[in-house]
Amino acid sequence: MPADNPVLVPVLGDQLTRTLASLRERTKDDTVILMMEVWDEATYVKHHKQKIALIFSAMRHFAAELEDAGWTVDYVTLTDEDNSHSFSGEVARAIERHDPRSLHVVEAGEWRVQQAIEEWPDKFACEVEILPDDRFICSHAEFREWAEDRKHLTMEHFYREMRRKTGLLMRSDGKPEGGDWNYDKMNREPPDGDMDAPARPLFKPDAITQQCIALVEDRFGDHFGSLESFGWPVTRDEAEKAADAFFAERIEKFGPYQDAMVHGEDDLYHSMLSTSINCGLLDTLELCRRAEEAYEKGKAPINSVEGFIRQIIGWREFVRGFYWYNMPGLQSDNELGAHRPLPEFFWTGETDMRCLSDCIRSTRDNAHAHHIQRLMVLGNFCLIAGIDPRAVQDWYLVVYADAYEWVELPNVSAMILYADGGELATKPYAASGNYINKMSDYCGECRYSVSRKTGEDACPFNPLYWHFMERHRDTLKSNHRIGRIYATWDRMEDDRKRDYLDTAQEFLDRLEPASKGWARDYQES
Ligand code: FAD
Ligand code: DLZ
Ligand code: SF4
Repeated sequence: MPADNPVLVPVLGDQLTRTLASLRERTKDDTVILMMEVWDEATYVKHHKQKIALIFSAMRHFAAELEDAGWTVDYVTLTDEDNSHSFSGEVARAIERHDPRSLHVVEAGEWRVQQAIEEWPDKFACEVEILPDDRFICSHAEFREWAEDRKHLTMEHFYREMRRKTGLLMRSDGKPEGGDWNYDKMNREPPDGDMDAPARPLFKPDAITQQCIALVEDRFGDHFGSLESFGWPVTRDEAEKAADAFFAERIEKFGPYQDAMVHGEDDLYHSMLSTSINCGLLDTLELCRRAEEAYEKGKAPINSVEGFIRQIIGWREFVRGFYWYNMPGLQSDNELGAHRPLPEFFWTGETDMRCLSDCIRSTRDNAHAHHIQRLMVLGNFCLIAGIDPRAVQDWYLVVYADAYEWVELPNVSAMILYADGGELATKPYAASGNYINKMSDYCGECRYSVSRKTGEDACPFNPLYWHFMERHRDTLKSNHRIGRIYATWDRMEDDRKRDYLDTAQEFLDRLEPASKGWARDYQES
C-alpha cells in the first residue's frame, strides 16, 4: 500500500509501457497508477470493434502485469457504475479517493485529449506535472525548430536528421550505410505470382481478451467491423513474438514488395506491428536496431532494412511532428474544396471495384489494411472522387486498430487528400487504374476493364483521374511535379475529353452517399 498523499500517475490506453516517463522514476510505495476505461474514448468516433477490444485487453493485461510486479493500480472499468465517461471526470474521482500530493501524467498523443489534460492544473487542487512523451525520437520543440523557416516540410530531409541523431544505418565517416540514404526505388516490385508470404502469428484470445470481446459486442455492437478474427498481440510478450516472426520470416522481402497488393493476401510481408507500437507495447528504436542487426548479419537486404527504418524514424516521427505543428488547423483544411459525402460502400464493401472491395473487406475483418492499400486504392479514390476531408478523416480513424489522430490525420488530410495545400506531399497522389493494375492482381477479375478509358465498363479510376485533374487545374497546373500532365490532356480531342468527363460525372452521380453517421458530429456541421 502506498503512503498517504501518494503521487497519482494516470496511464492512458496508448501509454502501456513501464518505461513511460511518468513511471520510470517512481517508487512503488509512493505511487498510485490510475487506468481508466472511459466511454468517451471508445465513442468520440465509433471505433472498429477490434480496436476497442485491443485497447481494453492491453490495458487490463498491463494493469495485471504492474500489480504482479508490486505496483498499486487503481483500474476503473467501463462497467463501473460510477464511471464518469471521461478522463477528466475519472481523474477527479481518483483525486477524491487517494488525496494525492501531485499528479504526473505524460502528454497525450492526441490534441483533443491534450486539451483536456492542460485544464487539469487549474481544475485540481494538487500539483500537476505534464511530462513530454519521450518514446518519440523527435520532441515537439525539435520538430518546431527544424520546421520553422522551411518553405516545404520534406520528409526526406527530416529523415536524414533522424538517421544522424540515432546513428541508425550510419557509417563511422558520417555517410549512410550502403552509400544511399534512401532505397525507395527498390521498394516497388509488383507481385510476382508466387508470393508465399508466411502468415503472421495470431494470438488466441485468453480469458481477459474474451471478456473484452464480449464487452465490446455488448456495449459497442453497432460499431463497424468484425471481431471474429481477433488475434492482435495484447501484451509486450505477444508483441515481441510478433516482432520475432517478422524479423525471422518476412523482413527479407518487406522491402521489394512494400507496395505490392494481392487479392485476399492481407498482410504480405508487412510487419503488422503498428497496433503494438502505437499503444506502447513495442519500442520503435529497439525495432529499428533489430532491423539494422538483420542487415549486419546478412539476413535482410539494405532496401528492406532501410525501408522499414524509414517508415518508423522517417514517416512515423515526421507525421507526429507535422500533426502537432499544424493542429488544430489540420482538421479543417480543405485546399481542394472537396465536399462529396463518403460513399456507402466504404462501410459495406459492396462495390464492383474489386480493388476497393478487397481493401474494405480486409479493413472490416482485420481492422487493418496495408500502407499502399490505404494510400493508392482507398486514399486515391477519396482524392480523385473529391470526398469531404472530414468524412475521410473520420472513416480512417474509425476503421483501423492502429488509428490515433496524430498519425491518421496527417496521412489522410495531407498525404492522401492534399487538403493542406501541399505542405507535406509535394504533389497529390492521384493515379489512374494503371498504377493499381501494375502493383496488384486486382484488375484481372474485376467487372471493370482497366484498359478502357471511358464508357460504362471503364475502370472508374481512369475517367476520375482526368476529372480530378481538370477540376483542379487552376491549383495544380503550376506544380512542377504534375504540371506537365496537362500537356497530355490538352493534346486530346475535345470529344475525347468530353467522354472522360461525362463518364466520370455519371459514375459520381451514381454513388450512394453513406446513410449513417458513424463518426463525429462535426461531419454534419
Ligand atoms: P509496415 O508496413 O510494416 O511499416 C512499419 C511501421 O512503419 C508501421 O508499423 C508504422 O509504425 C510505420 N509507418 C509506416 N508508414 C507510416 C506512415 N505513413 N505514417 C506513420 N507511420 C508509418 N499508421 C498508423 O499507425 N495509424 C494510422 O492511423 C494510420 N493511418 C493511415 C492513413 C493513411 C491514409 C495512410 C496512407 C497511412 C496510414 N498509416 C497509419 C500508415 C501505415 O499505413 C500503417 O502504419 C501501416 O499500414 C501499419 O501496418 P504495418 O505495421 O504492417 O506497417
Ligand atoms: C482508443 C482508446 C479507447 C477505445 N479507449 C480508451 C480508454 O477507455 N481509456 C484509455 O485510457 N484509452 C483509451 N483509448 C486510447 C486513447 O484514445 C489514447 O490514449 C488517447 O487518444 C491519447 O491521446
Ligand atoms: Fe480497381 Fe479499376 Fe482494377 Fe477494377 S479495374 S480492380 S476498379 S483498378
